[in-house]
Amino acid sequence: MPNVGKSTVFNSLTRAGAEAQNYPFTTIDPNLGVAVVPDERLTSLAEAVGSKKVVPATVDFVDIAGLVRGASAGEGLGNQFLAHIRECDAVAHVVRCFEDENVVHVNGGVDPAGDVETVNTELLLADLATVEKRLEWTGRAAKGGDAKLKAEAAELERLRDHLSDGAPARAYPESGVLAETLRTLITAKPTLYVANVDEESVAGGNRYSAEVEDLAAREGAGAVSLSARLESEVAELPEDEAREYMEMLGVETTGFEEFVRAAYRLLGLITFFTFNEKECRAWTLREGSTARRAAGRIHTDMERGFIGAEVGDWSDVVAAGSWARAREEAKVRLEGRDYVVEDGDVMLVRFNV
Ligand SMILES: Nc1nc2c(ncn2[C@@H]2O[C@H](COP(=O)(O)OP(=O)(O)O)[C@@H](O)[C@H]2O)c(=O)[nH]1
Ligand SMILES: [Mg+2]
Repeated sequence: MPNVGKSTVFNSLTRAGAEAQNYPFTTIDPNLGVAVVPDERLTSLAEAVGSKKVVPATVDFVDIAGLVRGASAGEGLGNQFLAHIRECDAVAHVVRCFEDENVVHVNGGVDPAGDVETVNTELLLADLATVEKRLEWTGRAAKGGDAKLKAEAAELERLRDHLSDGAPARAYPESGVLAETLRTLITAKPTLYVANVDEESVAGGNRYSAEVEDLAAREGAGAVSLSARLESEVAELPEDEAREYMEMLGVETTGFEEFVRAAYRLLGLITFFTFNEKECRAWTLREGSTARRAAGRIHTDMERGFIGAEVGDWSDVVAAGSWARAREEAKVRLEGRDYVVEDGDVMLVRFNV
């Protein structure tokens, strides 16, 4: 929805300075921003292994304009917005949970469940159109008698009914037949609801954010509460002042840290680390990836010419005080290409091209 705090959230996450203004349709072009993933492990690891600097993992954010009723039919720049959402891996759906008479609410009043439904209906309608188009094509092609196409058409009909009932594609029981179609659907994307609450409500949430949490739980989506305004204020402060301010408000982590953690869970992401003299670096990886795949995150040559990797857990390395010492303590082992990387692994890749 317009005016719920998307750009404010985006700004505090990326400090990219997207225009946050008190009227709908400020954001016509998507704003791209890179957010640094906060990770305390990285600093202590860098110290232990003696790297000069740290390079944290990053998440790319796109700040898109609000969807309004009718967007699926092209209303209010609708098609453009939908196209931008399609390109993302996941959706952070910001929901207004703050009251402020100075900030116009496009539908009159604060109503999280109503807002969510309005947006989700547009996304569902857009997906329905995609599925119907595909069904038309497949149904026609299946008339030739191809069994595979017939099965796909039948499955598409089930998916269409599922969406027509108002359920998101991500809740559709995957049978494999529609994997390709599902990849193109917006409501198939992992979704994280972001309840944007008043500064006073960050610690405990409010009745609106409770509503958002409920509906997220029903849908099997993630939810976090944060105050976009507070986040943007904190983002401007030097670190120690930010800590002090947060303590005063009774919150331990910034909303962003929680946001990133929830997004990691939702997307099934983990972090692994690499280091050399110059830098100690955090990388994002899909859970369940092999050592060879992880090496490919660093460089394609490393994936191609992968021989093996020295692997240790970050906490063991920090406890040992150096990589050499961790080796001596047998906390570093040699792993092959099929080793499944774990969150917090430190990896030194050996490769040959
Ligand atoms: N009171 C209050 N106002 C907010 C909060 N977050 C955003 N706003 C205000 O709401 C207006 C719209 O914010 P913006 O981020 O541009 O919303 P967007 O249209 O969703 O991108 C701006 O005037 C913001 O200052 C908040 O947590 N509390
Ligand atoms: Mg905006």
